Amino acid sequence: MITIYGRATSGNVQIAMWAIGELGLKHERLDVGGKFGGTDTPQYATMNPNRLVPTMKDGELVLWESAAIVRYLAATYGSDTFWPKAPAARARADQWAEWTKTTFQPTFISGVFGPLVFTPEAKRDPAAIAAAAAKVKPLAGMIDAHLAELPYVGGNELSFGDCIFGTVLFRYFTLDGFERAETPHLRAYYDRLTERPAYRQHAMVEYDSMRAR
Ligand SMILES: N[C@@H](CCC(=O)N[C@@H](CS)C(=O)NCC(=O)O)C(=O)O
Repeated sequence: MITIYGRATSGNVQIAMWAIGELGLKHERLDVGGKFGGTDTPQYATMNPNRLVPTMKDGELVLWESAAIVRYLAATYGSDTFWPKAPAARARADQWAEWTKTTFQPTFISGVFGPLVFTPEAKRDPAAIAAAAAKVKPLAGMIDAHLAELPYVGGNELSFGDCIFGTVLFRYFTLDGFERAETPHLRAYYDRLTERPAYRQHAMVEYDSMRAR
């Protein structure tokens, strides 16, 4: 039995949960973080010294960092397509996973999503949001060009790399208040993801409850 500590509304928890859903793993998810609290206890800090979510427990193993959790789950429980055996094939998916975590996710979440969702309208800085959205545009264009050639980030099959990248797209495509690039291939990819039951359940999680009023 795998335990995930983390609220369903956390984008990083969603990354781990979508992978768990795709792999059909027996699990429990405990509401921790955000309005639920629970990350400031000494016990939680022994599992995750960052005091962030998600944290995963599988038997004796305790792990934090959503992408590391997905890689562990994929390597341990995934098929040869979800966790490609060949290093070159795996690295192709991993390249986009790393890019998500170092580039796309911080640029979009910190620069656009956070300011639009976590900041009350009266306190927003529209120029800063527009500048951040302008930085997201070429990134969206980059992955759009890649997805023009291949249906999934690593190739012809869904892999761990899609769980790390694709989760953020629900927020990217449903958030109002910023200008998106024209990305027909990225949009088609997102539409394909929304047909997957595990994506619908774990990645398409409302964020209205987190809005600053
Ligand atoms: N790089 C970490 C980031 C974890 C993180 O920033 N988690 C946020 C939620 S998305 C968090 O714990 N926020 C405080 C809270 O929910 O209490 C990961 O990918 O797991």
